[in-house]
Amino acid sequence: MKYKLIKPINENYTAQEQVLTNRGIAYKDIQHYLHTTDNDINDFKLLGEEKLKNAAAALIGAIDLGSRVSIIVDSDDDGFTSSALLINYLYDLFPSFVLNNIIWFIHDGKQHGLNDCVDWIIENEVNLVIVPDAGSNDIEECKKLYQHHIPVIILDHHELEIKESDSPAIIINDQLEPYPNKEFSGVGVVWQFCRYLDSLLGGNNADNYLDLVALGNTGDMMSLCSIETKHLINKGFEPDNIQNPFIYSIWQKNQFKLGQHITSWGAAFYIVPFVNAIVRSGTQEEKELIFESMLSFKACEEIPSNKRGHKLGEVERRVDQAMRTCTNVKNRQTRAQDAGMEFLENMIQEQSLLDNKVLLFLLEPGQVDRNIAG
Ligand SMILES: [Mn+2]
Repeated sequence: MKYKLIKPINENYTAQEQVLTNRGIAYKDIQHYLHTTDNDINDFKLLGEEKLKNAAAALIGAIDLGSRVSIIVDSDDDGFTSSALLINYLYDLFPSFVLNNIIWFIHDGKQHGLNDCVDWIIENEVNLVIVPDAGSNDIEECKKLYQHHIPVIILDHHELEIKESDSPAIIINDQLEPYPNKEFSGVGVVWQFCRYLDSLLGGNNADNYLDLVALGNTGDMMSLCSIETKHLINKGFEPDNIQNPFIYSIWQKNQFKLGQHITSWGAAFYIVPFVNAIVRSGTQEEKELIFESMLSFKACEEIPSNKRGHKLGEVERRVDQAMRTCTNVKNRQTRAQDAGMEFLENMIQEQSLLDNKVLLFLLEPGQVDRNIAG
C-alpha cells in the first residue's frame, strides 16, 4: 500500500497528540481542545450589536403588532435546523403568535435564498421576512421587498459577494464581523441571535435547542478544528440535550448505528444523509413533513396514517411518519442514483469513452434524475 505521512512522526507525541497536531491543532492548545467549556462560546455581540438590536426591534415590533412574518427555509440540513430552531424558540415565548402569524416557505428544489419566493412573500402580504442560513447576496430581491415596505433579516454564514451597504437588509453574518469563528454554520448564527433575544427578554431558552445547533453544523461540515464549533457539536449531542423530536426519534430508530451517544461522525453518516435525501429527492409534502417533525409543537400531533395497509381512520404521530418517510426517500434516492450511474456506464461503454482523461456528460432532460445530476 502506498501512503504519505501528513507530517513526520514526532517520537515524543502520543498517538492522539500526533493526530491532533496533524489536523492543525497547536500542541499547546491540545488540552484546551480536548476539554472545551462554555467559555469557548463567543459573545453574540461580536455579530454586530447595532444589527442585532435592529433585527430584534423589527421582530419584537412585528410580534407586538401581530404582523405576518415569513421564514424562508433553506434547502439543506443546516437550513432546516436553522429555521426549526428559530420557530421553536419563538414558540416557547410567543406560542399563539407563532401559530397564527408565522408562515414558512420551503423551496421546491435545491434553491437557496430569496430568488424563488419574492412573489410568494408579496402575495401573502408578509410584513417581515427572516432568512436563516442564506440570502446575504440577494440584493435585488431585498430591494424589491423593501420597495413593498417589507424588511428582511438575514441570519447567515456565507461569504458576501456584494458590498453590504448596497443591500437594504439587516445582514447578521459571522463572515462580516469580528466574530472570531468563521467555521460556524447558519444554525449557529440563528442560535446566537436567539441568545441575544434571551439577553433582552430574560431566560435561557436558546439552550433548549443545542441538538439542532449540533446537527446543522455537522450537516454543513463545519471544521471541528474550530473550538467553539467543536464544543457546541459535542454539547448538543450529549444525550440529555437531545430534545428535538426529529433528532431523538432518528437516534432511537438507528441506535444500533448511532450508539448511546451521538457523535459528529455518527450524525454525519446516519442523520444528515436522511435530511439531505428529503431535500434533494423528497416531494413538497415530504419536505413539509420532515421540517414539521423538527418543530416541537408539531412533531407529536397525530395525523392520518399512510402506513402500508393502514386502517381507515388510523392515525400516527407526525414524527413517526417522518421516520418512515426518511427511509423511503433515502431508498428512492439510492435507486435513482443507481439508475443514473447505470445510464452513464452504458454511455461510456457504447461510445468507448474510457480513453478520455476527464468525462463530461451533456444530458438530455429526463436521462438522469434532476436531483441527482450535478
Ligand atoms: Mn449553511
